[in-house]
Amino acid sequence: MLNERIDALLINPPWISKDENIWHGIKSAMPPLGLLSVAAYTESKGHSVKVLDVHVEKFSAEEVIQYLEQTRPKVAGFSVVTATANAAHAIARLVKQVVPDCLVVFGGVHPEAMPAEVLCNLAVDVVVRGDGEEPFLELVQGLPLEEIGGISYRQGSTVIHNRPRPVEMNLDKYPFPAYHLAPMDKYYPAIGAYKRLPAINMVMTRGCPGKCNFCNSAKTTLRTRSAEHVVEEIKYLKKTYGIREIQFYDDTFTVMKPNVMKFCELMIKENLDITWAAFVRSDCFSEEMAKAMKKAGCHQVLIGVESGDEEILRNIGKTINREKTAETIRIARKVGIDSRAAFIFGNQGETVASMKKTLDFSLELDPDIALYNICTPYPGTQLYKWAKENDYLVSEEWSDYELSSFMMRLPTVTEEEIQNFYKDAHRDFYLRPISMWRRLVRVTSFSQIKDLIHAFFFIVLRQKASQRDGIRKDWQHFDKREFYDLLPDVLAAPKLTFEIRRENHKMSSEELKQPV
Ligand code: B12
Ligand code: SF4
Repeated sequence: MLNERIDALLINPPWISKDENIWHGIKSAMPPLGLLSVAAYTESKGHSVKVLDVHVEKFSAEEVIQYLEQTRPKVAGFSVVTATANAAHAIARLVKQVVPDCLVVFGGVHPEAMPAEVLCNLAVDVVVRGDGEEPFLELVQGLPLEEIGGISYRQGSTVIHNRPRPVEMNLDKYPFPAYHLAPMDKYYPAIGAYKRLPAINMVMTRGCPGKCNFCNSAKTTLRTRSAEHVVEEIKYLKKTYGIREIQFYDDTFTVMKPNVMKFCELMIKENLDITWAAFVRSDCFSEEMAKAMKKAGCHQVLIGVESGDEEILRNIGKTINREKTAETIRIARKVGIDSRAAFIFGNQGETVASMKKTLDFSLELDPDIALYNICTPYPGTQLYKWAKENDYLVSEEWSDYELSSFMMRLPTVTEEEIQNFYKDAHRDFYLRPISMWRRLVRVTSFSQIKDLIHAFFFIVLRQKASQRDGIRKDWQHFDKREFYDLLPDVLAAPKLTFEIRRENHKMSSEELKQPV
């Protein structure tokens, strides 16, 4: 006899690189917070919900099918970023094959940016744009699609974009992410990012007022949870899962100063023995804040430096100059917090000279960890729009969009020049004695020794040290066109541009009821 059907299954698709030898061998796998937040909210309203993290479970297609046969969800929701879009499409087809009447919903940054294209796959019924908690609940409750704000769907072969919903400012109304539905013992943090295990990720804020042209978070409405709510969640994680470290994945954790100071005050008062790391922006950081953060357990700050060339910084919309960045790293070091800085090669307007400035600047800044990426024009960003309009996109095969592949041609610099900087930068940075020494003295556990070996293989030999990701060939080597049943019709549908998506929030409630 078949089991009782569950109301909702939330699926995290696998993230697999086509190139076995790149970065992924040393990447993290952490709980998918957006998906778990949607799961928690749906469950809190009385629905039966399960989470399937295909990525961390390393499930094959056969195992996914078995899982679907056992659970037979009425609604299946996927969390999708550009790099996981193909695998999500493939699993959506499996869902329709096993449970044909299941409503398949895609959420996350990629479907938000490309709803019409995503809906070319007939196995996808609905795209949720923006925060997923309310619209997903309404889908599970079976509300008519035309009454649900913030979604896109097909009517025949036409795509309808319902108006966006107003952005939810009160994040405390949402329950903690549904960690209890996820395989918590299987997650692991990124190399170099953690001091102690077990570690977990959290967010205090959503959105970013920044305007960086390469970033999907640019110009999104900023809101914060209260410090009290965040500390309650930390206490819960410590008590339930023995968590000793938190990685805050907020776009800019320090952007709302009073709340950050309150958070630090509470962490100090509660004396929870938790270490943590967070993203800061140089214009939202000060010695006063750094001292409070250090006292409250912060051991590492992450900084998006991006470039060492002021003109490039202006081109990409990063309004932070070199001096301010240097000051941030100085302050962090002074109070005893490590710094982890990220740089990009191949930005709009880049030349060999500007990339050299970036590399030199990273060595001069001398953060404890440096990350170098290749500029990637993700759909939904201003950079994508610019690259598309100028015919600079190398391909729109989404599985290649993973920050280590050359995806955007530039008139000012060649692919080989960008690739050379990308490869050499890691070596130039990490093979310095000071850098090696810093990594070695921070080792406090066996897992960090293993991490260092992985990192050495990647940086020096550009190989994976082992198959840490496992082999999941079922989700590799797709061509996105395989999934597009309706391409010509759907592409004729109205486009949801960057401007419409961002500015619609100002519309009146009457206007919001009309489709775009
Ligand atoms: C944490 C994080 C990671 C972690 C992932 C850990 C994890 N399991 O979450 C790590 C470090 C592994 C990572 C890796 C990568 N990441 Co990342 N990452 C983030 C980050 C900083 C936070 C994500 C988060 O937790 N947000 C908080 C939650 C609450 O928000 P949310 O995820 O957006 O979810 C809400 C909505 O999107 C929606 N939603 C989401 N899922 C679903 C599902 C359904 C069914 C519904 C209805 C709604 C819905 O509802 C949620 C709640 O309201 C975001 C930036 C950001 N601000 O979101 C970048 C971001 C998602 N990453 C990005 C990138 C580029 C990558 C990499 C490709 C980079 C690389 N090569 O190293 C890989 C891709 C791997 C992957 N599978 O994600 C880009 C994605 C761009 C794009 N167009 O795809 C982002 C947006 C950064 C940016 N600002 O540009 N990342
Ligand atoms: S790169 Fe950072 S500061 Fe810039 S828009 Fe994105 S999240 Fe905001």
